[in-house]
Amino acid sequence: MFEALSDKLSGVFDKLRRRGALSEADVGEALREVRLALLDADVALPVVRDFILKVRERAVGAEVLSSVTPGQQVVKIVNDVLIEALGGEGAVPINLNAAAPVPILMVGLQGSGKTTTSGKLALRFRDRLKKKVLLASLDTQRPAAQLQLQQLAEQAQVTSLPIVPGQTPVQIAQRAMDTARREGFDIVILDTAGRLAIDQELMNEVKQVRAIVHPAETLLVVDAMTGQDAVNTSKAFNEAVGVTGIVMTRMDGDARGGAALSMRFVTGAPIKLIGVGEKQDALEDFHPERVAGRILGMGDIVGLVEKVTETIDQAEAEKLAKRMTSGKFDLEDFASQLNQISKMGSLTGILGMLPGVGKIKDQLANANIDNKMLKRQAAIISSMTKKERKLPDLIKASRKKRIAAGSGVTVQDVNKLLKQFDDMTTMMKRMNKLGQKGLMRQGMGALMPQRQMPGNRRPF
Ligand SMILES: Nc1nc2c(ncn2[C@@H]2O[C@H](COP(=O)(O)OP(=O)(O)O)[C@@H](O)[C@H]2O)c(=O)[nH]1
Ligand SMILES: [Mg+2]
Repeated sequence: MFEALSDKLSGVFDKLRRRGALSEADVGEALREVRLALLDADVALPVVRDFILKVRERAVGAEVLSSVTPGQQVVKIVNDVLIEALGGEGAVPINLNAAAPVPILMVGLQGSGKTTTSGKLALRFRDRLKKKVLLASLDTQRPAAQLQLQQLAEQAQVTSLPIVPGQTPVQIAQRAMDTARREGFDIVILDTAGRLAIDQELMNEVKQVRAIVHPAETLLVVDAMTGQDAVNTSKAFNEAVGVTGIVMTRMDGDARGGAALSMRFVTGAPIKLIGVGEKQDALEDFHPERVAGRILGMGDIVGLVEKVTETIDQAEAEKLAKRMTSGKFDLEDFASQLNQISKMGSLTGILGMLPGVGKIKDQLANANIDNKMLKRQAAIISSMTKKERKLPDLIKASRKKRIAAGSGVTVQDVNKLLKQFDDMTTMMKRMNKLGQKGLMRQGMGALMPQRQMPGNRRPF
């Protein structure tokens, strides 16, 4: 599903290659796909609508940086808005800013992962913050529920409230707080019962508990698989008990996590943690940028665009592209191109950030392009005379030997470089014939080594 989406998006974005400001039409077409992508990622409909509006506002009229395609620019805007919508401030810690014992209330539907997450949280507080934690199960619905939490507490090496059969959730909550106060606990985690769907009885129960314990945090636990229900669920819980933070579980599965956006949109509460497995250490801080990438099913385009703008000398890049299209590209230009590429760091790293690169990953691995090779190639070219760089055909056996010796490589390496340059100029000629689809519009793609890349479909 991931692959399909990023391919779809790169399909649309490939079409958007004109320079200058983004037009309404460019953006409109891209946004249709983004809309489908969000729905595909289980983002709820009203949230999608609001989101698309925000992107449109920001994208129409935006300038396209000369080293990225308009498509990439749109993706960056989409990504930026998405990260903001997910709570751009980054990981928000659990609020423990209250008098001890600090009560934390876990709410959510049945099976969402409340009990598991309670155990994970207890372990985290004990381990990282050296807190004395009390776990209490208010789940009187299922006979085994309190035992489940007791076992998790043992695993996490924290105390669990002794089970007293017949007590109501409110009575258990009261007892938990009393015990914690008396025995000097820092934190009390109250795990509540869920239901298969929202019902009034459940909400009343949670409300009563909340009124007694005044939680510092009311964490809504949701399964990342939740689709359109996310809006109703979070609305109901938020209205009843006031959600202060969201925990997304099962992010280890292949759900894309669009529910995060819906929940955040409805409650305004930050997503604080994500569950990434059944084990007790499988709890991570929430990073909006990672989840944004996951929702869009894109590689780290933002990272790429930022890196490109940071390191690429745009004027130089344009000059190179021009020389390519005019067929005047020589080894001097090639060296300059290598320099630009090596400035961006590991080439495979850069390519790994690109969307739709999954398909060609193996070929990339085989291509074996790395910084060392770039440096070696630059060294070879710098051992050539000016004349040789302009007219590579001059370079025959004796010159090759001299160049190899000068740059500390073998004659074979020199041959390889010349062959690569040759392939590249051939490719350029072919691409120039394609006219409109020529190199200028390829932007950064024009800077990439043409060797061993599949077809003429540039990843940029
Ligand atoms: N893969 C995975 N499973 C989880 C995660 N969180 C919870 N689970 C599993 O989901 C099931 C229900 O969890 P539980 O905590 O009992 O849900 P509750 O009804 O809300 O208390 C259990 O089998 C858990 O092991 C997670 O982040 N990843
Ligand atoms: Mg439970």
